Amino acid sequence: MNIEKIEIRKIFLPFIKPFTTSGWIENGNNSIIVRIDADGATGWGESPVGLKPFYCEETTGTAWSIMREVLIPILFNTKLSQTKNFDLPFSYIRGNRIAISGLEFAIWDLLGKLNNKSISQILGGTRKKVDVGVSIGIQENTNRLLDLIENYLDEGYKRIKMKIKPDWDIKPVREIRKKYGNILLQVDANSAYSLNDTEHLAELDEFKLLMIEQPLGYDDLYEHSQLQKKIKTPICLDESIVSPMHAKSAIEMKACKIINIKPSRVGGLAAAKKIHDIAEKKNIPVWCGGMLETGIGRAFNVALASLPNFRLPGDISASSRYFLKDIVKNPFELNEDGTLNVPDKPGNGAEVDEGFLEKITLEKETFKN
Ligand code: OSB
Ligand code: MG
Repeated sequence: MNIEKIEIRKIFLPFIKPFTTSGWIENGNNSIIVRIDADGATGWGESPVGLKPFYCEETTGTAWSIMREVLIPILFNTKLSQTKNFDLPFSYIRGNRIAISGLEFAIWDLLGKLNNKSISQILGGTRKKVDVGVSIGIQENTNRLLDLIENYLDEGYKRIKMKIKPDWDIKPVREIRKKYGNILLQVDANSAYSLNDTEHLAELDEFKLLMIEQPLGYDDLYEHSQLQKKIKTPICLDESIVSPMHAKSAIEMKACKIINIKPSRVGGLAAAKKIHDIAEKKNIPVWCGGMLETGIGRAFNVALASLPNFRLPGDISASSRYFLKDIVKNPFELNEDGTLNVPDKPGNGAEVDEGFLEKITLEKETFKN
């Protein structure tokens, strides 16, 4: 594959409502959109970073500089196969995985288009539709939360995930169970707790949650293994699984019973597939997390979720859950049965609305090979 041109853009696409976690607020998508032109085809990718290092170390600024100073020059100096999917020549780069993933996604999109295969097909996906849930940020009060849940259940979402923190956990969960009974329900703490909260977290056991996501440190495995011995709710790790090696270690030390895979968090689809395979062998279910992506990044998540060990509904909601208008002309829509269709067109299947993309672009830079 001969890369002719790479274009990167910082965008801002506002959310319908700000998204609040235990530690920070996101007002919109601040990702970097990547376009790679090669062999007469165009590939698109998205690095779904935030403006500040609140979810992980990376930001829009770090991803921007690592792309232009390090990753793009490496790509220009590498002979890429036109037919095989592969690990990109970034294995000796430490960290910066979300930045790497944006370029990796664009290469997968190109590979799909050049070989007339969807991303799901290249990955070995086995589903045409994937089950989806919705992730709900922290709300001002319980009534507001209950109303939101009612709306999402009416729309057809299959499971509810609510963000929690120490003063927003047991009580709202109890109210949800009281009002909505046995729905599929899980919580995500984004590292808001410590081992000192073990007894408090054990109070969640009675609610039969599907899981609690990342209760402890964003870079911790060991303390999660200690906590899991004391609580019944299955622990799911998100932030602290950044590579296949971390997945292996976490499973070995019983730090989690479930893994949330976000391809961007782990450096792209190749690493995500490896984690899927490792977990499958150990009978650890995985599900696809989200980073509030546009229709470009979302398409890769949905394709990944078509693999067989994605056994739980993903945080891959329809575009309308996030944006008034997406940057693709074919935004993801929720089917009545609470699923999204896995794209089956060559590449990622996203039809980028280039005029609208231009309007929401804050900065752009083009590199010629
Ligand atoms: O922890 O899963 C998370 C959004 C941004 C950063 C981290 C997380 C999230 C979400 C939303 O929970 C998932 C989505 O709907 O894209
Ligand atoms: Mg999470």
